[in-house]
Formats: sequence, structure tokens, C-alpha cells
Amino acid sequence: MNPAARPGSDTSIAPPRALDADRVREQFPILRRQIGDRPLVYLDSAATTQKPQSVIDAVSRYYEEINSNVHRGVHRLSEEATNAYEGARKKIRTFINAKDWQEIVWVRGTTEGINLVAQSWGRSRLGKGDEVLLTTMEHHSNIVPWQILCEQTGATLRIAPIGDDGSLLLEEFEKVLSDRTRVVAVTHASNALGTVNPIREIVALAHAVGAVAVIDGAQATAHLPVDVRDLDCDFYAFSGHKMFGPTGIGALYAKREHLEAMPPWMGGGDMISMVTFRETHYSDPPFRFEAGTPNIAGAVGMGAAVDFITGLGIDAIGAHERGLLEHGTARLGEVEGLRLIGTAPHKSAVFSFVLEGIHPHDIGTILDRRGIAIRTGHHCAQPVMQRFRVPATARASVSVYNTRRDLDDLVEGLEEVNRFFR
Ligand code: 7TS
Repeated sequence: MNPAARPGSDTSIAPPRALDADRVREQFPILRRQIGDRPLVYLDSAATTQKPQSVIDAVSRYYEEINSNVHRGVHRLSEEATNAYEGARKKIRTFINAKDWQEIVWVRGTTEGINLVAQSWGRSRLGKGDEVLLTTMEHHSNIVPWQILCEQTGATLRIAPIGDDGSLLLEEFEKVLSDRTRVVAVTHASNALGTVNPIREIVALAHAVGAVAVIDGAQATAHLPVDVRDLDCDFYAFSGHKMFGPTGIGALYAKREHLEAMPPWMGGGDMISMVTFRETHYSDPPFRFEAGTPNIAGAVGMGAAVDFITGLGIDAIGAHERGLLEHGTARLGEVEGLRLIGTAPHKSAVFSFVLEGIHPHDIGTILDRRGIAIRTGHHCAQPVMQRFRVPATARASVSVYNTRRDLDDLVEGLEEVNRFFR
């Protein structure tokens, strides 16, 4: 389906440029690797994406030419490092259409971003009688920080259920929502099911009861357009490594009014304006939330990753992946005993499945012998496994550099698995 028609997407009507996946692949050196005597077939991008040469070069160039600490020195290198670091923050701002750069906090990734919101925004505000509303499809990163917060404050966790196809049941969500709800924390796209949630609608429902909306964008930013002003979410967390950038870097978007009212959650260098042993004055956001020397090279690399995505066009990426979703869904349907877990109408190109009577780890091991990398297990979404009554699934997830051939290889591999076990 056209992402422009999805709730929460942009409304551009120009058809996306078609994407030449073979040319895109050439930009990813790791895809030239052999696994044994087979070419690598990488189908684990939901865990982490591979990195294009431009991102690798940006990180190397940073270390080769301008490595220095930021915000501190008067010397040339420090000034250049600061410009590169802050320049990358501005790229993130533009990429998600935040109103200003002060709304972008550098973090280690989605997990840290959500913990920051829970501990800084949540801990000083929540108490007994307050509720935090999640959905069944959340990643542990969007569950455990809220459980910790509830333990600390006496607030209660509530869960909105999902249907048999892995869609959020919006009517049920509305029933659980009440004026006790202070936080609604929902994933934009599910890593275990692929489901894409109607974020704009969810945010509006949260706001109608006076709750803030925290969006886990880990599985969204490399696949669909994200416009935080259009979504009107209060917080949006995402990871560099899931969108062609380095590991150990991510961004938290927060509306400025929230950041200005939030206390720091970690103390240290770079987050203060004045320190004495009697008292400390904190910096303005976003620096108040960035204690210690940050991952400067990571930020620069994430900026280069944004350039990579923008260069291809997020709509073109989305269209390419929808083609793969369609092809993969049809081809996997031919495999004996295969059941897809997650068949929502609004879905990203994640294929979570079980093969009747065969443990997912055995599937993963046999595929690995053919050079095919998929993920098996609970995908850090154990409540999803419990919901579908499976201990684990096998998951193939695609990105811009995947082709139909990769999915055909997967199907051939699964046929070998079936021959081996049946
Ligand atoms: N939220 C979602 C929806 C995710 O898929 C992940 C990581 C996270 C949060 C955490 O992101 P991090 O960068 O802070 O670790 N998901 C996966 C996965 O599906 N396989 O490995 C990691």
C-alpha cells in the first residue's frame, strides 16, 4: 500500500523514484563477503542494518582528520569536531522535521532514549493511581523502563491487546485509556511482527485524556517517512544502527516544552552551566541530558546515514521494501508447514514465522550454512511470543539492499530445512 495513505505518514503525492537495489548493494562493502563458499544473504536488518561506504568513510574521516572533544576547546580541531557533531544534530532535526535542534538529544540508542523519558519525565511526575499504557507488541526496551518506573513511583502498567494478525486493537486500546493514563508508549513498527501502528491517531487519543505519547521509532526511521510535528508525539526515540548508522548512537526527539521542564537524569561534564559544592546550575536542553563526552564519531556517522537515506529517498526505499514484502509473503506461502506470525494490513517487510514441528534455532542454523543470516528467538518481545503461543520465531527482515533473489534463496533454504526434518 502507499505509505502516503498511512496514518502518520507524509502526504506527498509524487510517485517515488524507483530504486536500483543492485547499485545500492554496491555501496555496502560487507555484502561482498562470503560465508564459507556462499555469498552472504543478509536478512537481519531489523536487528541492525549494514553500513554504506559513505557512513564508514564519515566515521573514518572524523578520526583521521578532526578527532577532538566537543564544546570545550578553543583550538581548531575542537571547533571542527563541535561543528561536525552539532551539524549532525541539525541533520536529524531536518530528517524528522522537529521544530528546532534543541529538541534533539543524543543518546546511545532507542533503549537509552526511552529510559531517559521514563526517568526524567516520568519519575518526577508519576505516582500511585497513575497509569502507563503500552501494547502487547512492544520490544522489551519499551516495557522494562516503564516497569522500573512503576516500581519506583507506584504507578500501574496497562496493556492494550493485539489481534490475531498482529494489529493493535484500537477499540480495546481506547477502552484501556482513561484520565488515569499519564503515558502512552507505543512502537511505530513492531520488530517481531512488522505491524505499523497508526501513530497519529494514537497520539491524538493519548492527548485527549491528557497523556503524553512516547513513540519507539527503532523500526521506523529506515523504512517510512517520520514527521514528528505531523505525528504530534511528545517523544520519539530511534537508533542510528537500525538506519545505516553506527552502533552506540541514537536520538531522542522531545517537544521543547517537555525538555525545558525535565530534570537531568545523569550528572557530569557538559550538562552544567556552573558547579560549586553548594549547588549546580544545569545547561539548557539538549545539553542538560548529555552528561559526559558523547559518541562524537557516532553522531557524525548517523548524520551521514541520514544523508544516505535522503539521497535515495525514503519513499523510494519504502516502495522497494513493499515490493519485497509482497514477493516474500507470496513465496513463503509456498513453504510446507510455514505459518507467518504477523500479517497486519499495515506492515513493514518483516517476516516472522514458524515451521511446524521444527525449532526456529534449527532453521537458523541450517540457513547459516547457506550463508543466509536471519534471526531466531523471541526478538526481545516475549509478550508477543506469549500472545501467539510460540516459544520463538524465525525472522527474516529486509532493507534497501535486499532483492527478490535474497528471498528466493531464503525459500530454497527453508525447503532444505523441510527436507532435513520431514
Ligand atoms: N524497539 C524496537 C521496536 C526494536 O526493534 C529494538 C531493537 C529496540 C527498541 C532497541 O533498540 P536499541 O538500538 O536501543 O537496542 N530490536 C532488535 C531486534 O529486533 N533484534 O535485535 C535488536
